[in-house]
Amino acid sequence: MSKKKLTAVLIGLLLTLFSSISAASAQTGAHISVLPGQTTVDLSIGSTALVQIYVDDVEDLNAFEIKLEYDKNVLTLTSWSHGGILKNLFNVIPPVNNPGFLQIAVTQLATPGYTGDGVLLNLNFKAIAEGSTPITITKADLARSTGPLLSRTIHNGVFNAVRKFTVSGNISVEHNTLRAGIPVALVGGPVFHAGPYSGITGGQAGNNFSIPQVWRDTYTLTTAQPRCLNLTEALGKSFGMTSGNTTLAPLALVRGNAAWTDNEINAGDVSVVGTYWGKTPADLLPGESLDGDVNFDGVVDLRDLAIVAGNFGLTSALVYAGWTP
Ligand SMILES: [Ca+2]
Ligand SMILES: [Ca+2]
Repeated sequence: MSKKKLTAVLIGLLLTLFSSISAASAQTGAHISVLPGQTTVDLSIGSTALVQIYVDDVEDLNAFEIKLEYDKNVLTLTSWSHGGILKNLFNVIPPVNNPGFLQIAVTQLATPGYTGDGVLLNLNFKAIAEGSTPITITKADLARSTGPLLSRTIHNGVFNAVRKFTVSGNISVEHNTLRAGIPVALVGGPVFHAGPYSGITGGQAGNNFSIPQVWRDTYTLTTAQPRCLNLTEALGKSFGMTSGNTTLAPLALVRGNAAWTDNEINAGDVSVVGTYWGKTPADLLPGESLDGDVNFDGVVDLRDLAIVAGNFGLTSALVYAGWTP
């Protein structure tokens, strides 16, 4: 083996060794977690939930001090108890259970330390308002029988108290050229981050889409109808759901956006009509769509060109400026 090759092999071996060492060190240490990491209660069904403070991979755990914070406007801690992995507990300080704050500092008396995984605390929360709050472990000192603190990683949680409603609407392509099959989505939701919710319009008159079980929040309506100017997230057509079940204002999408990767009707769209001129679905290759057919009548002809020309220069921002959901 040449010197160069040998060096390369040695470097390779060293790298393998280092990476296995760092992988092993990443696995050591205990974990303390809010479990479940995300709790959600539907306020129309109930408002209480058990959340646990759980430890993994503790060694010789004998005492702990924990401080916990949550939004007192969303949650109240109705009761709590020890999980049972530690015995013969003595309160180092009296437990503090104030709105939004819990502090427990305890030690076992004359009892061997606990090694393994298990429930440290049971927390019975009750939601007092619709909303979302982190459950944050702001202090987690876990001590061995011999005194030193265990190295540990904290995993915080989130508690959501939600109400669910239906969002409906009436979306078509202008002049009722098309009603069925228009993809719509409710994007965002700054409080709960529950979006996107998606739906597809039906062909019926009046309201033609309905998305049930939407967590009440603020969402941005988007559409994704080929050959039309669509509502994008950037347009910011957002709505709240203050009244519960929500019906959005009717919307007719503007046609002529044959190349609909943008939301502007320009020379690119004229060119697409030219590409498909005179064609019908029978002329298409498998997987191809009749993009020049902007009035959805199954043939690309002068009618399509007239629509593109008539709407030339329009953009989504322009045509939907006056529309609010
Ligand atoms: Ca276009
Ligand atoms: Ca056509």
